[in-house]
Amino acid sequence: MDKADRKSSARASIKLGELNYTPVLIALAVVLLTIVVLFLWKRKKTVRSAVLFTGLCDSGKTYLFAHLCLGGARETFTSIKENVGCFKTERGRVLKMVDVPGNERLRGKFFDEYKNIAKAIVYMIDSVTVQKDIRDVADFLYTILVDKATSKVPVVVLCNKQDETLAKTETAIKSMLEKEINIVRQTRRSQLQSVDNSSSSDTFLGKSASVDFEFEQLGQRVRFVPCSAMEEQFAGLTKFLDTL
Ligand SMILES: Nc1nc2c(ncn2[C@@H]2O[C@H](COP(=O)(O)OP(=O)(O)O)[C@@H](O)[C@H]2O)c(=O)[nH]1
Ligand SMILES: [Mg+2]
Repeated sequence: MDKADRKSSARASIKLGELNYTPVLIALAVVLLTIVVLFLWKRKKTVRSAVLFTGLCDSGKTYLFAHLCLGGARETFTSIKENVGCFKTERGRVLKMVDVPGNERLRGKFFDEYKNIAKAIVYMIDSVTVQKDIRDVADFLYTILVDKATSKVPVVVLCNKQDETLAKTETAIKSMLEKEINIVRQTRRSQLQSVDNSSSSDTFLGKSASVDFEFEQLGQRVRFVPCSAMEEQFAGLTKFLDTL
């Protein structure tokens, strides 16, 4: 009896050893591959790869875009559609550049379309007309800075047209904007409170309503860089692009 038991257990172990594991291994490989593909697909969808050129109309976005991406100044055209191109940094990295139309009706729509793939934002300002247009300039910048989708994205406020004698310096523009943003956030808060009594902390920029707004209060890095696209003075911008 003892002998027979040993014999049957030996047969069982041989059978286990002879089992064909191939289908199990194939199934495991398929599952693993699916997980990897799903992971890569999801990552690709949210990958931040573009530098957005935004700002009001006539600040020089398309002019600079043409210079950086098409290799020279071209006659600029009224942009009703975005322009997409590539720029090679000094270190040899190729960045996708998107010139977002600044037309009042379209800029919000285009910004929403591209904000999730933004790696950096270049907010272009016409340094000559900035004082006259300060409300609009501050309002659109506020919209961008308050947006959660781009809250970790670095912003360059590019103070263009520095070749003009009446151009304001980047330091003057920065303090002008800080003052105006105080007013913009006040206006937005009261607008929000009039339609809805809930907290408006989602759309509040800066420390608190009782403290004057300063760009340094933001977690997001905002740099003010002088530029003259026309005279090809944009080393500050290309240096920044090289860090991306
Ligand atoms: N003086 C001066 N004019 C510029 C400069 N950059 C662009 N412009 C002019 O500003 C105008 C508007 O430029 P554009 O690129 O169409 O502005 P966009 O609406 O922001 O795309 C054009 O007439 C350009 O020639 C600059 O650095 N200096
Ligand atoms: Mg344009």
